[in-house]
Amino acid sequence: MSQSIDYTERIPNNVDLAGDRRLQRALEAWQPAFLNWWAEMGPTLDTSDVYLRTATAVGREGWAHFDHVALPEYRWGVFLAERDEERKIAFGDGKGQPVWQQVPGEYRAELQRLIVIQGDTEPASVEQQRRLGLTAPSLYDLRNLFQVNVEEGRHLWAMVYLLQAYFGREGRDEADALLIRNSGSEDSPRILGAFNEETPDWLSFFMFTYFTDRDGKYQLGTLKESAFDPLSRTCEFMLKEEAHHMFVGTTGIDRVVKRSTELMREHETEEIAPYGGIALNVIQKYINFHFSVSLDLFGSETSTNAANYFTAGLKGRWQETRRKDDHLLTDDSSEIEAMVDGQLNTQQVPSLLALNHDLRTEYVADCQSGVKRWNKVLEDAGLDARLFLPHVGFNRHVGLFSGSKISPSGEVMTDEQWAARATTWLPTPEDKTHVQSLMQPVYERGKIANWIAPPNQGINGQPFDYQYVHLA
Ligand code: BYC
Repeated sequence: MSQSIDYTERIPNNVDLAGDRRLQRALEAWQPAFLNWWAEMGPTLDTSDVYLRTATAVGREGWAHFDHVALPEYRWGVFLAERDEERKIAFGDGKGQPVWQQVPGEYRAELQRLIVIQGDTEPASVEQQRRLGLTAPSLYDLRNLFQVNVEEGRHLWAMVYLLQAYFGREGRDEADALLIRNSGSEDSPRILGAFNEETPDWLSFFMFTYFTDRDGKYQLGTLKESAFDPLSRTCEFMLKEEAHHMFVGTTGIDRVVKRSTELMREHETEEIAPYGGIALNVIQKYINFHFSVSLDLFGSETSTNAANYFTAGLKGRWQETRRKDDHLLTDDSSEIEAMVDGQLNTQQVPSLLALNHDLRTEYVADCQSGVKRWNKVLEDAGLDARLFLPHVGFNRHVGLFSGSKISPSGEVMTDEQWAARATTWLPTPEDKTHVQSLMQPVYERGKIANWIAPPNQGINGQPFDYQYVHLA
């Protein structure tokens, strides 16, 4: 039986909030601050309502309900996956012991830090995407943007619930601070680099949902393994919502590539900018940028923080329980690629230190699946050009490659060589201006902008020309 969600409460939840008056009051005190933040930092386009899905139960069946909803009235709430009474710690020093229902004193600071970092990314992405509604290529895309936004808002609720329920006064202060930091702010920026970058156009949005949301999937996957059971259950449910965000990215890029191939064939040239398309080399530059910025989100390839989190049972590996080893890793070593004496080389390091690298490797393999899809679109169009992921050392600012200049194909460069080629690898101001110039809103039912192909199907069985959004 799946646990249903109580929507008669001011804060919808499946954690019996009414049974904990103190916590309920704390969250009800935070709610107006959240709604203020949404009004000020959330979507700028005025809409009457949007065809959104809302969670109704956390179980396998029937958790989503679709309806037209006014955005500020979306029912943000606290939803945890069901508790498994038998669940045991799967890794680290506490392996085999029952999972924790409370925060152990000795890990309080680390757990709080992980939850704050995770929580910080969620509202950041809403802030980054707040103006995109003004230039949506179709009502279908506009609806998907808002679906992503409201769910990122709910993911903030998920982390704020943990902070307020389990971390006392400090947790409440951190919950407040999550609404005070802002993406790109000079004085109080968001914590991780990628969340202070701009998402100024829809190509960036699709890249962000493909590459950066996918980091979210992998980080949440490791927190789902946590010995701190409420964190694990929260992340498990967040991952279900997250899948749609990556779908938006994958199919968004599919459709841009498809439209570009159509324009290339129609006009028999790769230079499709004059015809209102996005050239493949510009798409490649956007991939290069978003992939490299997202790799930085994994932290350094060798990390004592990551080793400590693992040994303590706070953060596991991707699909920890399916791994065929001792889940302690104290005697294991791993091979990583690093700069050694100015050359790219492999190094053996203790596996415990290489956990960020391990997660990043899983992530890169997953990213590759999209590239394969996009290349299939090119192949089907009879074109020879191919897209690719750049080398993991390309354009890095965090970790063992930061400070080195490495080309997308993995050659070590001098600063001068890099400077001479950088404009062919990363989006230039001209590329961005051109992409920006294509971003003219199309709000007419069933119509779509010229630079992107329509989707193969609509949302929840509705056709593409459904009235997904009513503008104000
Ligand atoms: N930017 O040992 P190191 C998502 C700092 S996305 C700035 O290498 P560690 C979403 C680090 O804090 C997923 N600073 O790293 C997506 C440390 O500082 P201190 C978000 C950085 O700790 C789309 C120092 O460098 N969730 O959900 O092993 C839309 C050395 O650190 C960065 C998480 O990330 C950076 N990129 O790993 C919406 C999960 N990287 O302590 C949502 C929670 C490192 O020396 N976070 N530093 O002052 C973590 O697991 C880890 O904190 C990190 C870093 C993976 C981020």
